[in-house]
Amino acid sequence: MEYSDLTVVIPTLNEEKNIGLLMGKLQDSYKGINIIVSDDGSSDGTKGIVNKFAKDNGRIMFLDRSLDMIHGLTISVIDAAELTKTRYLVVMDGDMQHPAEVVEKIYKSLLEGNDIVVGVRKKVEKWGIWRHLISISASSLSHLVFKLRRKRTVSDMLSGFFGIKTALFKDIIKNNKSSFVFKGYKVLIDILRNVNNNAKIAEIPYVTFHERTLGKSKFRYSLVLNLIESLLK
Ligand SMILES: Nc1nc2c(ncn2[C@@H]2O[C@H](COP(=O)(O)OP(=O)(O)OP(=O)(O)O)[C@@H](O)[C@H]2O)c(=O)[nH]1
Ligand SMILES: [Mg+2]
Repeated sequence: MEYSDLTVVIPTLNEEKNIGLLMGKLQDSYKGINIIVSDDGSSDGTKGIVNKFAKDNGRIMFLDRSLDMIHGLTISVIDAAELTKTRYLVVMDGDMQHPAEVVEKIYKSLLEGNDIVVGVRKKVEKWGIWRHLISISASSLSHLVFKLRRKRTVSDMLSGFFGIKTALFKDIIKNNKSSFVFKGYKVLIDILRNVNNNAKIAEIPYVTFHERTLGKSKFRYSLVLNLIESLLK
């Protein structure tokens, strides 16, 4: 199968321990795949590693956002989406928590005609009690707010692993860019809030979402405030 009509967007901040492994896996598994690493000024070796891949493969791009005025995961994904030339796009983390094998399933589901395809975690390993509690509360709150606003929900509202038709994403950005929480983590929530209720949305369950094994987490509790802002916009 050919993947030249797919771009994988990977937001990164200091992922030197993971990004080479992930790009190698994507490049070897998916012929013709395009990758944009959208980096917010990593101070480690992330840039060097990605540029090494990019030198040998014209379909890989390092988007250097180090000098941009606004830093954040969501704005990094938006900037990469605006540069995407393929018909389909998948967003995934650069820390190996999202299984590269699932990209194929998401892509096939997009090819079947779905507008948005969400990777759904079925089991989260090794999170501490607080992280679990926060995740469950944030997820319940997201469902509640969406239901009250009569908006479509998915079973993992907080997923950072999803595919979307590029034209749809660009359209949402064009018409509603200011309603995205640029510094937030939950770009999917911003998309679902803005998408038309008759969009075709599918889910791809995957079994285990492992705790990050390499590199440092950028998760901080203040991101929950960004999520609440995202829900209330
Ligand atoms: N461009 C950009 N990428 C970011 C930023 N913060 C985090 N990332 C990347 O976004 C992805 C998700 O961040 P993580 O630190 O893994 O967050 P998380 O998965 O919620 O937390 P853990 O489960 O502890 O890993 C990773 O690829 C990070 O490198 C940011 O401000 N800008
Ligand atoms: Mg992570």
